[in-house]
Amino acid sequence: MTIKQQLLDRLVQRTARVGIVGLGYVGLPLAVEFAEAGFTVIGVDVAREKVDSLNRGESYILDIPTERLKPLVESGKFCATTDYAALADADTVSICVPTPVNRAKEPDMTFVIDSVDAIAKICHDGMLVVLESTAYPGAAAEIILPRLSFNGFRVGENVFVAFSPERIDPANPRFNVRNTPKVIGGVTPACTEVCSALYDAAVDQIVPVSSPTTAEMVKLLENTFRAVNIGLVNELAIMCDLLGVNVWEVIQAAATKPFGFMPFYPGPGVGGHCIPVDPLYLSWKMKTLNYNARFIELAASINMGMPGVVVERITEALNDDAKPVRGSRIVVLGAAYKRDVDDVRESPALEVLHLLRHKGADVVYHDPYVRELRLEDGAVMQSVAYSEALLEGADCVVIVTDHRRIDYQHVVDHTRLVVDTRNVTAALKGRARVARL
Ligand code: SAJ
Repeated sequence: MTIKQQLLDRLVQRTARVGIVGLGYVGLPLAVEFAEAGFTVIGVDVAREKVDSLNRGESYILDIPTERLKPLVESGKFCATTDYAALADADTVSICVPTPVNRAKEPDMTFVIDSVDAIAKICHDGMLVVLESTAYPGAAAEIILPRLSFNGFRVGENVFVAFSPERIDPANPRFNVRNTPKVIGGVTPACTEVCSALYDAAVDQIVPVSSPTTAEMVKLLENTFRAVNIGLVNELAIMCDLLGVNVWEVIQAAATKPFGFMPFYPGPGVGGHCIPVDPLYLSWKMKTLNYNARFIELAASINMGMPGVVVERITEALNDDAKPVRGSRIVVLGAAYKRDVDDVRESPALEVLHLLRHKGADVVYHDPYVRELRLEDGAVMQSVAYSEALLEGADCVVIVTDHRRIDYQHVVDHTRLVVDTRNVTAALKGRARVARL
């Protein structure tokens, strides 16, 4: 029986041991889904406190309740460790580590490279290595194959390599690991077959494609599509303001078109670790091929400029009250990068706070999900308690992230001036004068 067939049999019988590297918002839900499918799952993470929490059966990911994790830990179906050597027993390893950009906005593949180097030390005949972290086109092959081949591994025969982009949407109540189709691009057809057999246990629909680079481009198209369309509506917001037209009304009416249109909405900027970052992986790769990805660059510059637009709106609104920004008490509501999440990575709120502080405003923030944050200049801020007094005492309240937990009727009833960057007060009537994006 071939090595491939042996692995396929273990995957179908759920006797394969599944490894997951990186136990964050992508790796942990995936680990839980595989463990619930019957596999024994070994999770590896460099953060000792995460590993200890998981081994106590306690989840730190909003989408994975502790009561779902605990039985898997108690039954031995899932355990976590900081030691990569534990993967020596694994038949498959899915790499779910961060792939940020550095300060020069270039791909930072350090976490992936460190993971692959560690896996190469324990890799054995019949192992499947899957990269899930978003990467530039060609990255999976470029980074993994050389590090495994020196061991005498022949990809597609005694070791299998694939790219399968993560499609986790934090806080999405409808879509999860199981019901979100999974794209899989193996280095060889055998790699695609083996990887599909693994994910078939955890995902309802597998979407095999012809190569890892194809799969990498699928992911980059998905998120570049969003970044460019968000950039378009952000520019539309600027245009509508110059025209004295309500951009939200324009988009709402355009969205009545039952075909050929998909609404996106302006905002204070584009945060998170996907949309502002992934397209830059593509534009960076294209630069190495002497091609300038203009849509990506333009969308990025418009989106990155939105915090400045928000501060302009605040300045104009305060000016209408004959108040300078300097010395005005400004309350920023919402610091996370999007509503109902606790993640501030690349959040536009950070830049809004930074700009307002730089202009001398007396600025505070309240976010029920974000207790503390650090601005780029190193300043640390804590979320202030929400209260009527906080609103009454503000010269301006700025809604940057529209968490559902905030009562916006209460906000407009107890604030004199609101700058609403999310149109969340559109249908509300209250005491506040409201300025919008
Ligand atoms: N944003 C806008 N206007 C919009 C949509 C989003 O300003 O119309 C802003 C958000 O406020 C946020 C940023 O863009 O700051 C990103 O928002 P997002 O809705 O794209 O949320 P993310 O970053 O969590 O994106 C994830 C992505 N999932 C994966 O990469 C696996 C993305 O592909 C999903 O489409 C997205 O979730 C989703 O649909 O929620």
